[in-house]
Amino acid sequence: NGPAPRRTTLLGIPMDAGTHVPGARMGPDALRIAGLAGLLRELGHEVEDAGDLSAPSPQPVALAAADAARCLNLEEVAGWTRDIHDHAHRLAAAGRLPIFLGGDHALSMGSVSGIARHCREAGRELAVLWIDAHADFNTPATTPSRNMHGMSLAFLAGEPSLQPLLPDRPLAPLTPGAVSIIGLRSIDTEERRNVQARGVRCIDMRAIDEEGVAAPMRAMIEDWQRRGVHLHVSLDVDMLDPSLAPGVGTTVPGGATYREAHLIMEMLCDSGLLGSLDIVELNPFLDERGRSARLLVELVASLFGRTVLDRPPVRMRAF
Ligand code: 4U7
Ligand code: MN
Ligand code: MN
Ligand code: MN
Repeated sequence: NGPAPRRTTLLGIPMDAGTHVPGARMGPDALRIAGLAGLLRELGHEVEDAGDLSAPSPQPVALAAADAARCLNLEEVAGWTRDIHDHAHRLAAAGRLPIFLGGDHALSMGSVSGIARHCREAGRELAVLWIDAHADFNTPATTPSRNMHGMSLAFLAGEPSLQPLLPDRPLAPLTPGAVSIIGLRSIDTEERRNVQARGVRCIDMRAIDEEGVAAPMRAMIEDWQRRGVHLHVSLDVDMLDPSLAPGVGTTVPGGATYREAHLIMEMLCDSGLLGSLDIVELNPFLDERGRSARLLVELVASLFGRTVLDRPPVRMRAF
């Protein structure tokens, strides 16, 4: 019983150049110390720990000067993005299930773009589930903070002003229909305009309050199953309520409960669609005695098949 064994690779990305709050660079080790690899092995999966990427040298970026001035640590982020992209592409092409251990959410510009490039080469449709209190859809022109971890989804959706971050690679920008955000409760005025104009599917906290997580998750999963997608899950810790996961730089009150978060993971596991995963924004420097790291590892256990009891092998759409 339980899901099929997967060949996973942990790749640590000790970056926090995407934010002015340092500490997320300690995330990969905190996730390891909380027992991530052992837990995946107990659940029957193969785990290779590829260690941490080393900090790349800053890379020149051909951004318009006005835009460049509005991106904190632009050259560092560009260096990371290019390295992460190449690793993500290679791991996916090798048939691994990569788990990117962050690090701040700017790392997803590299991870998701690398996965997207592989999916296009393999003729596989990609869907991205962005689990986050934020939409991360700012651009250099709209950002209130200059923090690039708030621009990653805009970059992935093809925001033109950000594309020079990742030159010389065949990119496959995500179509609006390929992106869903769940947990949203903090969005900036112009960012909101951008998200709505692009028609990104959003399950915000209001929707979760009214319908719970099961109904909207089931609808999304049925759609992804019909299309046979590779699902990339990008898990930003700040989607959880700060009372559960204080170890993040950008807490927003009113987040997901423990049960809601686990149910999302359990349903994603049952879908059988998971192809790659980011775990981002954990800041051990701000955490309380490792509880956020431990909670994240528990959530990953649900995502990779831990259940209370054996469950009959039902297909989602038969529910
Ligand atoms: B995260 C913010 F202004 N929108 O752009 C911004 F509220 O990866 C926050 O989701 C971004 O944690 C948060 O700086 C980025 C802010
Ligand atoms: Mn985020
Ligand atoms: Mn966030
Ligand atoms: Mn954050």
